[in-house]
Amino acid sequence: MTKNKTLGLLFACLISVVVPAMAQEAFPFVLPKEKPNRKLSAAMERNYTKYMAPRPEDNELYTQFRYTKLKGFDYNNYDGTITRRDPSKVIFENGKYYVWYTYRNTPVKPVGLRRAKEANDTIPSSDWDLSEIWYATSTDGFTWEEQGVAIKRPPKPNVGWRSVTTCDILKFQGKYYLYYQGFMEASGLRGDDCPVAVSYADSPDGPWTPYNKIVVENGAEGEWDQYSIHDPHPFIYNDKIYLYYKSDFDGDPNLVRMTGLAIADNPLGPFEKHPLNPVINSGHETTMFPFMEGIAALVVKDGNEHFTIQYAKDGVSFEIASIVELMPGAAGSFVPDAFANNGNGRGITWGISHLAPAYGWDPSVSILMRFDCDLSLDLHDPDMKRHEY
Ligand code: AAL
Repeated sequence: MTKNKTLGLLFACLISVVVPAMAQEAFPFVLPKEKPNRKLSAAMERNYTKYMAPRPEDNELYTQFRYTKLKGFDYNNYDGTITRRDPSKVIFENGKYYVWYTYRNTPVKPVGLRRAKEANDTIPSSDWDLSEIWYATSTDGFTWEEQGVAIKRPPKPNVGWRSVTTCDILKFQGKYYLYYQGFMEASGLRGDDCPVAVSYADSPDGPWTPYNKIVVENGAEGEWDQYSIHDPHPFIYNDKIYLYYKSDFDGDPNLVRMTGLAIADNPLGPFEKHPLNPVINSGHETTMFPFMEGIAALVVKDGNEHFTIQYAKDGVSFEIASIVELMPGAAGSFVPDAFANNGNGRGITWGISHLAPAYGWDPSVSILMRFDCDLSLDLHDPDMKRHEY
């Protein structure tokens, strides 16, 4: 080897050791868990300040969703005459899981929202028109036994005479309360307008007594929730009933779905709307759960912050905690501590969601599906340092 070649080789060795060492000093090759003590780019700054952990896989509010077809439900060859959608939270009572959902079984498929004027007493306008609330039970969450109707449509002019849909369950002081959308006209005649009604029972198997009054009223004229209160989603939190709901600034053509909050001491109301409503600026159906001392929310489908999971330490001030994909639609999670009111929410690992529509809007048919996820604190390292809001 010539002298020059030897020098060249030595130089190359030096470069391959020194340059990476210098780079490492500038920014380590391994992403540090703690925010580095130096000026950061905007992107790196928010990586440490905005999300729950510097990398998604360390963030308890990050997950990938898995889906499984459910056994036990018949859809009449998916011809649009039978639909199941908008499931409630799943609860575990009497040794089995319970879920409630919108069930439509009509002689013909829906004509569609744009042809709502053609709807009548037997022809539905939308997938959720002329519906009842049915329920099913399961011992494993995959195979379900349909138990039949829980809430029938009441006679006109009671709230929900046209359709009762999109329910959710509350257990409070040993009694059960089902909240649901109560339609007084076919969806599509103006918009998708309805308030929230409630029925109560001593057992999850019913019988359910309708309160026959609106329990969460639409907003006053000009307010963001003037036309509809959708997707009622109750929890016991801060010693009160926290009922989240969706509405939509439905001034034509300005339909922007967001989430509001109404709070009550008693399940039958009065519910007082939070002065900061809406508390989430995006999303569609409501899917939330107590998490640590706060409330976490799956923000699906609509708005600037869709496809995120958000967290509010106080149940009100929501911030993005993670960005996710393939989120479950209208999910009703199995939330073991939904009513525990203990300031120590543990999160969720599964639930029932819907695929709506499952095969396009004509014929309109929605199906229930199981989703699984890793949004439980109990699946993660208990010593992990968490971002503090
Ligand atoms: C759903 C829900 C409500 C709407 C309709 C049926 O996704 O947001 O329930 O009214 O669509």
